[in-house]
Amino acid sequence: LEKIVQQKRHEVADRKVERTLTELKERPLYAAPRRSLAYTLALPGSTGIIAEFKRKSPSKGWIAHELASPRIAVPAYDQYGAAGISILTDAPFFGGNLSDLEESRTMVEAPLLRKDFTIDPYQLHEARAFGADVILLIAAILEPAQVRELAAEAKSLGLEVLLELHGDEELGHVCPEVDLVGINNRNLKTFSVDLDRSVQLAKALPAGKLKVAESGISSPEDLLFLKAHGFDGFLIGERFMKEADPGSAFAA
Ligand code: IGP
Repeated sequence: LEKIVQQKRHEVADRKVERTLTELKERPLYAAPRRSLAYTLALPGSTGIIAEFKRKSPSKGWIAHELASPRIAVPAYDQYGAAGISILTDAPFFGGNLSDLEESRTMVEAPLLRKDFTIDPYQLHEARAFGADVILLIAAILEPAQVRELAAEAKSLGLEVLLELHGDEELGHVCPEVDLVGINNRNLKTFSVDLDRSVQLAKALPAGKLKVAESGISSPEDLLFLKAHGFDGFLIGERFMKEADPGSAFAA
C-alpha cells in the first residue's frame, strides 16, 4: 500500500502539470448532471450489483486483454440491470485509465464509480471531468481527517462517496459525509477472501449507511448470503471480467 500511495503522489503531481484544474473544469462533462448510486441501490427490485470493468489486478495479473475496450462489458452490465458500474482508472496496478471512464459515460446512464486510489482533491475534479458519479476512498491509505476533507469536497462537487474498510480498526474513518460504506472481503496483504469476516464487520457499521460488499463474490449463493446479512450492494469484477463476454456471466 505504501508503494501504491507513493506512485499516486507522483502520478497526481505529473497530471496537475499536464492538465491544470482550470482545464479540467472546462471539459464539457464537468458541467453535466450526476446520478445517484445510493438511489439506484435502494430502488425496490434492484439487483444491488455494481459490476466492474477491470483488465488486471495485483492478485490475479491479467484478467481481460490488455487492449480490451469497456464496450465488451459496460453496455451489457447496464442492460442486465447493474445498479452501478465501477471503472478502474488506475494504470500501473489495474491497467485502467480515465478514457475508459469517459467512454463508459457515453455508453450508459447507470451511475459510474471511479475506482482509483484517491489521495488528492485534484482527483475528485478529474472524476467529475471524465463523467464519474461516485468516488472511492480507501480507509487503509487515508487518515480519518483526510477522509472527511476529501468526502466533503466530493459532496460539494455533486459526487457520492463510497468509503472502503477492511477491518474494524478502520471504523473510526466513517463520517457523515460518506454515502456508502464498502467492506472489502479481500485481505489487502494476503489477498485471501473471507465473506464471514465482512459480515461480522458489517454488524458494527452505523445504521443508515448503505453497505456494499466488495471482492471475491463468485456465485449467486455468495450474493444471497451477503444480502441475507444486510448488504445492499455487491461489487463484482473478476467473476465477470474473466469471461470472454462479461455481460453474459452477469445474465447467468
Ligand atoms: C472487485 P473482484 O474480486 O470481484 O474482482 O473485486 C473489487 O471489489 C476490487 O476490484 C476492489 C478494488 C479495490 C480494486 C476492491 N477494492 C480498491 C482497486 C482498489
